[in-house]
Amino acid sequence: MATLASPARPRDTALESVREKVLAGHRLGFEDGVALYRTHDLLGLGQLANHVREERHGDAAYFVWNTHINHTNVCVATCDFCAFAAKKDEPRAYTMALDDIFKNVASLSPSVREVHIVGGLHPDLPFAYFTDMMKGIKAVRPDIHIKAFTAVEMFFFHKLYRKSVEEILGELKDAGLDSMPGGGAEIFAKETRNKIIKGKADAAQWLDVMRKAHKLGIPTNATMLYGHIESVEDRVDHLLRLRELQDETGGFVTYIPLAFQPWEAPAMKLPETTGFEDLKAIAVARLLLDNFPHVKSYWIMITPRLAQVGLSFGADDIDGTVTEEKIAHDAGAATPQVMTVHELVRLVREAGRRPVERDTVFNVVKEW
Ligand code: V47
Repeated sequence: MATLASPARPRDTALESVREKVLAGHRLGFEDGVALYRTHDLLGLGQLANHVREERHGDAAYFVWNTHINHTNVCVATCDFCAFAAKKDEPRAYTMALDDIFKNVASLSPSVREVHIVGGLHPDLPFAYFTDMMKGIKAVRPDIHIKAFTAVEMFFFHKLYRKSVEEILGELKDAGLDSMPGGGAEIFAKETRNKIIKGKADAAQWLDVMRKAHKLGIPTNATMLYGHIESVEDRVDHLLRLRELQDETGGFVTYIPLAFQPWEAPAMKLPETTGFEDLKAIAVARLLLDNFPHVKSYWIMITPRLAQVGLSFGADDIDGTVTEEKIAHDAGAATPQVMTVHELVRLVREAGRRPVERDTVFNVVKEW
């Protein structure tokens, strides 16, 4: 790859030492992360993040042909930001029959390579519902990659079915699970987490499930929910805890910043995130998470327009076609629920990037 020109000196002098570290390939620390989140020099920050992004991925921008299945919204946890979850006696509560899931998967275009499955913490389903789900999906589409169940769900299964985390992960893997999504991480900082979340895995438990998954050879993603009541320090702490675990296991594939969708969130009267915040969330992550291969610009949460700009602020991935996303849309997201591959390719090309269709673990499927 051609040597990249060094990014220009940032206008904000507080970023000068960060620039020096980035150019020297040195690791950034907590205070650097705080300075990056606090700067108003978005272009200075973006240039640094883009430099790292281009050093790693050149002009490639990845996407996957995928679909989402949310098998149940019944959930025993209470998360103030979540509009998807329902208690089991609410009229809007639902749980999909396995046959309906299999019919849904069987009807997918053969081009769909990944099914992303997450649901609420349902207290009454047998564990066989989940292992049978994996087996049944592979029976109808042996080639499809199953990315399923957040670390929060895995931890819940461990408690509910009285099996060790390793047993839960091992049995699901044997049944067909290929990888795990990064949801449920929210914000790790204890005080902030406890204010908005009740009844689900805490930070140490989330991280420990991921550690065990990586040790069993199950790759996973990681997320952070931002734009609610968390502080800048909480955000930096969150990213550094992810980086620390990645140093230990190397099992994280992609980091996805999740912008809080406030419109229908039950207990939080907060405004939506701004464009500045969304681009910073991508850029700071690219700079702090020096051991994460990929950073995603998730169009569902930040709109296709801004996700496209994110490809010049540190992100190398724009997720996928998605189809039938419920978590952000139940929270009032006005973004589309589906994007065609042609729309994704156009976004990427207009951004001056090279569209590369990938599978879940970034094997190249097709150069568009
Ligand atoms: O776990 C819930 C979050 C997550 C809201 O790993 C909300 O490839 C914003 O994790 N506003 C689910 N976020 C989404 C997720 C994800 C998405 C795309 C790709 C991957 C991946 C993972 O959404 C939940 C929770 O953290 N969430 N409510 C809300 N109102």
